[in-house]
Amino acid sequence: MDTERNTASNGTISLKELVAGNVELGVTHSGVVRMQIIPDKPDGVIRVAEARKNIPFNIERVYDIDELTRPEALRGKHAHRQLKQVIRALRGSFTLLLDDGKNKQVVKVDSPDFGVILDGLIWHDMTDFSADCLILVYADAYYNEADYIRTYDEFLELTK
Ligand code: T46
Repeated sequence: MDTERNTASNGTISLKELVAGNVELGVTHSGVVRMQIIPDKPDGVIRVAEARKNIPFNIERVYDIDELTRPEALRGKHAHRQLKQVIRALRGSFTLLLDDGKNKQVVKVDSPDFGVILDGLIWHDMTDFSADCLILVYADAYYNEADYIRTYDEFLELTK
């Protein structure tokens, strides 16, 4: 059985607060990026994500996660060996647990203006999705199951 994981030591911080307060995430292999935001008043706003600019890598794959209507929904529960990703809530919010093997940080992803970097060896869980939550993820490689670390014990071994 996997080693039991403790809850985040740093409490939950919202993405909006994190950026407003200029606070660093307390974990490695992560970070926050800001989309290019073009207020196009009075009829909306355009948010732009460009490879190697807002998104710090070449984008090879984009996927979305939708219909997160079950209150007990739980996604993630893995890390990647190599894959670099940026995850955004285009609409609504969700709670993202980040764990680099030594430190944990819980982030409420609650703004479409920003994305959270998931760079390789970072364990992540996603929970507490608002009913309207729509997630978009940019990735630097095609889907490859061999890149997933799906057991927490193996993750801890690799991050020792
Ligand atoms: C991640 C988090 C943020 C594919 O066949 N192709 C794909 O591109 C993706 C993303 C998934 N799948 C298949 C693999 C599984 O059979 O879809 C099924 C569900 O994938 P998974 O359980 O990995 O879903 P999440 O939400 O736990 O994780 C996903 C990404 O897979 C993962 O890379 O970091 O979102």
